[in-house]
Amino acid sequence: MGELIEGVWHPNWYDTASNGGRFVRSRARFRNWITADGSPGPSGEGGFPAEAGRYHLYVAHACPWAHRTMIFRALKDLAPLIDVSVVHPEMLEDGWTFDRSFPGATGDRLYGLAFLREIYLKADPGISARVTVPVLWDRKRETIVSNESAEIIRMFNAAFDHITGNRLDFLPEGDLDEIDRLNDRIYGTVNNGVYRAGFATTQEAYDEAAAPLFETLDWLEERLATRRYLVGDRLTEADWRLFTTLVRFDKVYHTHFKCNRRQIVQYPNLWGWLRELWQVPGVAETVHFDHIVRHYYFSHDTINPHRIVPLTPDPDFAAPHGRDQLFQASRLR
Ligand SMILES: N[C@@H](CCC(=O)N[C@@H](CS)C(=O)NCC(=O)O)C(=O)O
Repeated sequence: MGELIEGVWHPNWYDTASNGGRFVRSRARFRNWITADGSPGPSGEGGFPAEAGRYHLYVAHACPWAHRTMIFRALKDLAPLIDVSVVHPEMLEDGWTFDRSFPGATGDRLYGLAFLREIYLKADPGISARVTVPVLWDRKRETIVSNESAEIIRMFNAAFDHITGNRLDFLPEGDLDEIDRLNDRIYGTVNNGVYRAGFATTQEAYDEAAAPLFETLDWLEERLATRRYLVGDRLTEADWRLFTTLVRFDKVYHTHFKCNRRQIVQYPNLWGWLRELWQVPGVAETVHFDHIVRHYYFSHDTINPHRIVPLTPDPDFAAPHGRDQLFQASRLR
């Protein structure tokens, strides 16, 4: 765990003390967009046209934000176009590393570097930033296109469609406002909410995160009683963004981040929905519980100083979900 300050690595833990014990996530630094024709996207600069073989993804299988990008890569048939390097799940004083000693950790497949921070330094030698995954790298310009997962998945949703012929759309125009509204609440209270609970260093900061987290879960449980997916009868980006947090919940957030009022398996609708998403072809292969469990319990020594990795529950994600019978008119588009 650490950050780059003017190009120099400092092994700092998050500064919660200056925020009353609250974890405040920093804003991602690289915000360019790949577009079909290389024109600029909603932020950053242009010059990143969709091309097969040009871009590379650096991910941690442990990380829910990186996981989103891997799901969109799978669902949008981008695997043959965008290759991937996977970091080691332990994130210690050197931050994310390219150590290959854990099964599935590939090392840096582009440059053979030792640390992810060296990729950030290649993009900007004087950079001040946290060194986070995912990173979307451009081989041609040798720079980072984006390190913001919310934007990377929006690029993946459409920018390469003319190359892959895959027209699945997880952001249908007419549903965009509702998706954004859902994302806002779910990001604040669930995706980032589990981190705000887990990294809190005062009771007050913990309470501020944990109560709204379970309020949102109750609200989602109710919502999924009458809708097959979050927005209705089709899977959207909002579902996938919630998925990567809930699939980790019972194994890590429940215990390690003290989100232990309830487990997801105790919510019949959320649990059925979670199984259905896990069973969508291509998705189960993106879920790596060995990396997830190792990363969380081992990396955060302020929370788990002895680095004891517990036995964790094994919910049966492959069990029939029954959601198709419940919502006969729905379809997977
Ligand atoms: N806004 C970023 C957040 C990514 C992020 O925080 N990733 C975590 C891993 S789950 C990370 O790399 N943390 C390292 C650090 O904060 O030092 C995104 O969604 O892409």
